[in-house]
Amino acid sequence: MKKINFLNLGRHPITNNFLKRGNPHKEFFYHLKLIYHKDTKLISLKNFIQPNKMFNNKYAHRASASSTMRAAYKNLAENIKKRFNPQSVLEIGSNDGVFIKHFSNLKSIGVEPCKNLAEITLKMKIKTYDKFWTNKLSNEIVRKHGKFDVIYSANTISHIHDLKETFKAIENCLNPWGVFILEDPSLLKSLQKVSYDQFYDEHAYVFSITALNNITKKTSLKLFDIEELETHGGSNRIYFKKAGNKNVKISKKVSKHLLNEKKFGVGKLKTYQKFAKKVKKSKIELIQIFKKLKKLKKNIIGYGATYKSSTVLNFCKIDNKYIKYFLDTTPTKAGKYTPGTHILIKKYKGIPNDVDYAFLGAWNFKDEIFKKEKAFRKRGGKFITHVPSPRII
Ligand code: JHZ
Repeated sequence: MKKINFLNLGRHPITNNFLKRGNPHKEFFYHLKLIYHKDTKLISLKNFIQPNKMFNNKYAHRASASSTMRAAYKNLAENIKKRFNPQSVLEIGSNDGVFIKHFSNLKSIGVEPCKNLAEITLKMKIKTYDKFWTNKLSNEIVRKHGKFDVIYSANTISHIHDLKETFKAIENCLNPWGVFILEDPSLLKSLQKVSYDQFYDEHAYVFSITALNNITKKTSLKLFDIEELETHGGSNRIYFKKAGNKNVKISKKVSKHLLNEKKFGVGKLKTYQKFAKKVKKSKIELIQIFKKLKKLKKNIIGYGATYKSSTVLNFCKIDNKYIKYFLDTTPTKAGKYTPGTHILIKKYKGIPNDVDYAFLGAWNFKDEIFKKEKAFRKRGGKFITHVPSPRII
């Protein structure tokens, strides 16, 4: 299988490694490089990081931290109930239960290797396996609970290195009439928005529909529907059925999306080489903005200490000399420092009056944030973003 390097994003820390005061220098770094797989058209990291370095009992991200996401998962759960009427639901990567809690009256199981998160859903009385998704675990689940009508996984399959085993384990747990729903950031959207920050240690892959279609050709899973989502800066929700299930029709959207991606050049190496050039340009322009504002002695903070922003800040070498501190609503991040760049994260209590500019780490929640920060903008406060190109808004 031929793999070709197309972008080197430099030296990076573990994105989940939010540092406590006093230990900012004991960090693990790796080289974040992106590769194109010629056969499957898959885009992945060159160096995968050992899973337990990233997913452990100190996992910080809470899927329910934003009102946008809480509402989106509630809405999705209602739609799944209406469309598929499932009697059993398995979620791979159940995080803090934001989705699976809507199925607590059915046979519902969560899989979540981060023990601190698994404890949250266990407290909600949802049976949760605090293990990584493997063939072994899927056999254990089938033995104890039988197979499932719906298997759902958001922002997780792209984090698992062995895709062959992952899909096999899913096939194993799915009823013959069952549906597997995968939701992950869209490669096409990342390319269009030059949001290179979708690439970090956890995101072993950023999927195109083309690559997922190629990979699952070797399995009994068949793509039958796709929804485009605004979440996480542009995601795809992809529905799979078992190939033998003739009752479910394949939506015209599948061939439409595949054609769209083909037209954009998702299958071609040239597209990624062009993307790499745009990323390097984006870096230069973002640094220029920060340097200019620093010279003018402007007070700059960060807004939303996202995992994505770790890629931007470490790639562009924007550290605590430029950004005074980050504001973030996640309680487990408060009082800690951003990995690699050592910027203090403060608990969000509104933007203080002395702030001139806020770097939008959570650019994917721009609408929610702009609604909330009307007063800041009214008094002349501005945001800095790098998506789709570095600018002040
Ligand atoms: P958010 C994480 O990435 C990690 P991140 C993971 N690998 C993944 O795939 C995605 O999630 C799904 C804060 N915030 O969701 C809350 C505010 O402070 O973009 C969060 O810390 N104020 C699993 O970190 C962060 O921003 C606000 O008003 O890139 C958002 O993180 C809002 C709306 C958010 O995911």
